[in-house]
Amino acid sequence: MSRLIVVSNRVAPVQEGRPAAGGLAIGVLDALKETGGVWFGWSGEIVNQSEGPAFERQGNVTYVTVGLTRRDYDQYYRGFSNATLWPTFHYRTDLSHYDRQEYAGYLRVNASLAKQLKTLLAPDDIVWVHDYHLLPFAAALREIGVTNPIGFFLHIPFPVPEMLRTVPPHEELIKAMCSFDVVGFQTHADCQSFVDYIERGGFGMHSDDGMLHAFDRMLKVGAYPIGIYPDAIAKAAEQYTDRKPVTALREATRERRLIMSVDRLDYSKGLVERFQAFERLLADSPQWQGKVSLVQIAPPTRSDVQTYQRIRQTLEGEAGRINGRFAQMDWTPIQYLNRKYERNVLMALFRLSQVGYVTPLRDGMNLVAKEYVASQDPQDPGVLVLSQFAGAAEQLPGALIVNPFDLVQMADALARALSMPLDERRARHADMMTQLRANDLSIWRDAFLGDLRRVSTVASAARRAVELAEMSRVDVPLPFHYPVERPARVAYRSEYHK
Ligand code: GDG
Repeated sequence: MSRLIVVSNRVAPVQEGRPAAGGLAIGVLDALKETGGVWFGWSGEIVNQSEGPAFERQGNVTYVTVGLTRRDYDQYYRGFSNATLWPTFHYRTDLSHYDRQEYAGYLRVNASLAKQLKTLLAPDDIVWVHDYHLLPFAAALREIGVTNPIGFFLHIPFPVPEMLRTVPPHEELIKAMCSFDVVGFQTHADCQSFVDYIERGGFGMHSDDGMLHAFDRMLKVGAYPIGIYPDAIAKAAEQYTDRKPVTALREATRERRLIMSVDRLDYSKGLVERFQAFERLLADSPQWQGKVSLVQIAPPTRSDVQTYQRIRQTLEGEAGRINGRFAQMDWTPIQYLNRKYERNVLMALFRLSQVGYVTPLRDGMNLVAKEYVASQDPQDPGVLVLSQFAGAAEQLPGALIVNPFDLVQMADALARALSMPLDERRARHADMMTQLRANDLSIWRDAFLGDLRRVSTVASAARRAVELAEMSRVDVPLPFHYPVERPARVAYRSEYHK
C-alpha cells in the first residue's frame, strides 16, 4: 500500500493533551493518525542557515521538519502568505499588500521545500499538500521531475475572480495550481470561484464530472467539506466537565446564561462586530443585563504581523468600553480571554453554555461551529448562532444563520437563541448531528484521497498509452480526462488557450 505524505506549512506534532489552536492541525493530524504516514513541513523554528530535515516518529506518523531562515520566514510566511494571500482570500483587500521580493521568497521557499521532499519520496507515495502557503508546490515538484500523484486542499475560502486579480501574480499562481492532480475546496462556492477564474479568463474549461482542462493539464476539482468526529467530541465534552476552568466558570456563572465564542485572534473571525452586536443586545433588551455573559476565548496567532497587532488592540478597547458601559459589581458582560485552553476543556466549556456564537466575516469552514454542536447535551442542547459567510453554514442549517455585518440581526438572533424552547433546540441539534455524522472527518479524507488515487490511476494508464504510442509512432486515441503532460505530437490545444 502506498504511503501518504502530508505537506503543510507548519507541522504540528500535537501530543495528547497539549493545546493546539488551528483547524488545519486538528484536521490533518486526526486524518493522518488513522492512515499512518509522513507529515512534512516547517518546524516552526527560525534557523541561521538551512540544514537538512529532522525526523521524529510518534506512533504510525513520522514528522519530518525543516527550519526557515529569517529571510524565508519574513518573505514567504509573514509576507506573501499572511500579508497578501490570507487577507485577499478573506476578502480584505484593504489589509493586503503586495511586495515582489516577498513573492520571490514565496516561490523560493516552495522550490526549496519541494527539493527537500523529493529526496524522501518513493515512487508509489501519494502526496497531499495543504493550504495557501503552498499553492505552487506541485509545480515546483513537477519541475524537478516528480511524477507522483499530488493533491491539494485549500482550508481557507477561494475568492471570486475579481478579488483574486488584485494579487498581481494571480495567473502564475493559478497556472501553478493546475499542476496538482486534484484541487479540493471547502465549499461548492469556493470551487465555482476557481472554475470561474479559469473559464472566464480563457485558461481552460470544466466538464460535468469535475475534471478541469487548463494550462495544458487535466485535474479534478471539487468541494470536500472538512468534518470532525462528533461522537468523540460529545464524549470528551461530557468527560471533562469537572476540570478546573469548567467548574470555575460554572461557579462564577451560577444562574446566568452563557454565550461562548472561541477563535484564533484573527480579523477574519469578526470579533469586533460580535462584541458590538452583544452590546446591542444589552442596550436593546435591558432584561438581559446582569443575566447573560459573553465568554470569548481568543488565543493570539501571527502576532508579529502588523494587522494582527492592530486587531488585538481594537478588541481590547471594545471589550473595555462595553464592560465599562454595562458592568455591575457582580457581573462582567464580556470575559475576554487571550489564551489557549486544552482542547477537551474547550468542548466541556461549549457544553456548559447556552449559545455558541460563531460569526466570522469570512471563513473556509470553521470547525468551532461543528465542535460546538457536537459538544452539546442532546437532552438540553445550546443553540448555534452562525455567520452565513462560514463554509459551515452550507452544512448546518439547524443554526440561526446571521449576516455578521448586520448588528441588529445578530442581536436579535442572540435574543432568540437565549429564549428558544427546548423542543426546538432538540430538533435543531438532532438535525445538525445527523449532518455532522454523515460528513465526518474520515469522509473528508477518504473522499479526497479516493479521488486522488482514481485520477492518478487513470493518469498512469494514460502515460503508458502515450509511451506505447511514441514507441509505435501511432497516434492512439487518449482518454480525455487524465492529468498528464502530453508530448507535443499529440498535444491537445484548448480553443480557450490562446
Ligand atoms: C482553518 C480555516 C477551517 C481554538 N482555540 C483553541 C483551540 N482551538 C481550535 C478549535 C478548532 C481550531 O482550533 C480552529 O479551527 P477553525 O476551523 O475554527 O479555524 P482556523 O484555525 O482559521 O482554520 C478554517 C480550518 O482551517 C480547517 O480546514 O475550518 O476555515 O481558516 O478546532 O477548537 N484548540 C485548543 N486550545 C485553544 O485555545 N486546544
